[in-house]
Amino acid sequence: MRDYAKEVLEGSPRAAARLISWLEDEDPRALEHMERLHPHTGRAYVVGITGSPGAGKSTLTDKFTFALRKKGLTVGIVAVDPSSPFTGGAVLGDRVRMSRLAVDPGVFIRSMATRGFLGGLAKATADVVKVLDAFGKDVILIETVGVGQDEVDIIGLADTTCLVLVPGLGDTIQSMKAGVMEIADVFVINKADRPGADQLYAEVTTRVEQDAHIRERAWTPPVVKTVAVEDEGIDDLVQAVEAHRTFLEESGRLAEKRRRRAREETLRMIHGELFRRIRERLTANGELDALVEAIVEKRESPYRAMQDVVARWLRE
Ligand SMILES: Nc1nc2c(ncn2[C@@H]2O[C@H](COP(=O)(O)OP(=O)(O)OP(=O)(O)O)[C@@H](O)[C@H]2O)c(=O)[nH]1
Ligand SMILES: [Mg+2]
Repeated sequence: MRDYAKEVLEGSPRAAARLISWLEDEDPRALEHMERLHPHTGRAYVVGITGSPGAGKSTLTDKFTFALRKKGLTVGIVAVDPSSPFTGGAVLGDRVRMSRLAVDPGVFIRSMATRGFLGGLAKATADVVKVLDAFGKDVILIETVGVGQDEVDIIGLADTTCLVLVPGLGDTIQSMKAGVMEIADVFVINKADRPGADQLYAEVTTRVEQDAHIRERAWTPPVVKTVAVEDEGIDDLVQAVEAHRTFLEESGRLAEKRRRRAREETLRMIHGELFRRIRERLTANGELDALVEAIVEKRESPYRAMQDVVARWLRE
């Protein structure tokens, strides 16, 4: 059998691609390789780029990547739910493929379709990030549309989260759901060439200054204006992300953040595996069907059944 973990560590993009495909297919062969990669993870810095559909996330990701490459850093890109048919936003893969990054061996791009991952999309994304980390990429960018619980979990994988807003998309601060402001470490006002950009900039800045939750934190999120298509403001964005990284590192918060993530991940993995095994057994021997019948006929209650199943499983 080929030693994919070793090949990934040696920098083979084909081995990385193969391992990622297994992860996407939830192929159990990935497990032992992931286990061997684990000691080699934790070096990469992870940046999340989120925002409404069509906000310019892919364009920003492309320009951001290029700016990092100019600094000599290697980059991994994970695009989750790359495009919606409604916005005219190109699939990130296509956008980057068209660009100068396409032939750059220092860049590795992967799009993740949001199909029904049993273990959850966030887990699949976390594993892909780990592969790229072990693969040696200095910075990993995760592009995701900012809606839904999956996406919130995905954003939890990032060390620094950039929230992309645009003028004139109804993306005014007033319409923003509670909690959205709090996930941002850096605010990006993209499409600053459009009318209303200054007003949105002012609104966000005021809100950042006044928001009680943000003020409680030691970090005040900077607000950066960009015109991604023109490559304008990208250096400011890079600087803002670097400043946040320095803040996290020097305050010990990065280590704390990663410890919390390891804890959540471990619990989530145990949860997933336990559930998988118990479900497998219950369905294999027809017990689940019998239980359901009994519950429907009120001979049994689901509360009792849950207690029994778990207690029995623990004893065995
Ligand atoms: N005017 C203007 N257009 C921009 C800017 N940045 C991106 N666009 C355009 O906005 C459209 C959407 O850009 P994408 O980068 O695909 O946006 P996205 O957020 O990745 O889109 P989805 O992945 O579909 O959510 C494209 O037509 C871009 O050319 C900008 O700064 N100014
Ligand atoms: Mg996109």
